[in-house]
Amino acid sequence: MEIKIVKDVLEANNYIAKTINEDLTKRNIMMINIIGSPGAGKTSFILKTIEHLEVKCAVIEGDITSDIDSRKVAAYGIPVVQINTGGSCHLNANMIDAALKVIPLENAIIFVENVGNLVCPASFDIGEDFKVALSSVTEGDDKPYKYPAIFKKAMVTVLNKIDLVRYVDFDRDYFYKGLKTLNPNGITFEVSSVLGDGIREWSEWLENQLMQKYKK
Ligand SMILES: Nc1nc2c(ncn2[C@@H]2O[C@H](COP(=O)(O)OP(=O)(O)OP(=O)(O)O)[C@@H](O)[C@H]2O)c(=O)[nH]1
Ligand SMILES: [Mg+2]
Repeated sequence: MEIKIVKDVLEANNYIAKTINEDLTKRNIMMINIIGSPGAGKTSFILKTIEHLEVKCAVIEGDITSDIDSRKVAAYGIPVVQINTGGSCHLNANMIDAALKVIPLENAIIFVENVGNLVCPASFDIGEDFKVALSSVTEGDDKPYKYPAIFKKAMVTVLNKIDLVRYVDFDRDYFYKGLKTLNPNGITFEVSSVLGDGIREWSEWLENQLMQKYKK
């Protein structure tokens, strides 16, 4: 029998993440890991996106404490599991493994709202198909320069609160220059998770990704 030796916490985490991803693929599920600062609009973005999707969806909410966000999601009749990390600044694959056991779905999209933090969640794969970096114009245009890891690793960057861009000092060219340097092939969307601008384009792209995945 082959014995696997794992060198450190990250390697152990990534081993579990890989197993999760294989299991989700068998169940025709696409899982998306949404990462952004506290208040960037992660919950609002997930809810607005699900409104536009025809596909079955579920949400895993990651917070240090409280069930505030999962109650918001449940109010829309969407299946949701809350993970309270009890102090940890990110979700890990073990936590997701436990949460998935209570979501008996197939043929669906699962949105994971990671703990509000632009740093720690970037280092921990959780079995997702891809990461979304969610940044909002009110946080400023320098985020890719100051928090490069997540913008480098995320296949998609969403610039949220675009309805507020005229009220804040946000230089789009500067933001995208920083982003392109880190992640030249990354995909970007500009949205307002309150007014709905840009959500249709993003949702269509997402459904297309799901189709591509399960055509294989
Ligand atoms: N104007 C505007 N406000 C937004 C938008 N998206 C979110 N908000 C507001 O921003 C605040 C925070 O939104 P949430 O969706 O709770 O943000 P979050 O990232 O989930 O926050 P945490 O879970 O606490 O990290 C709320 O008051 C939202 O109504 C947007 O696109 N435009
Ligand atoms: Mg939230």
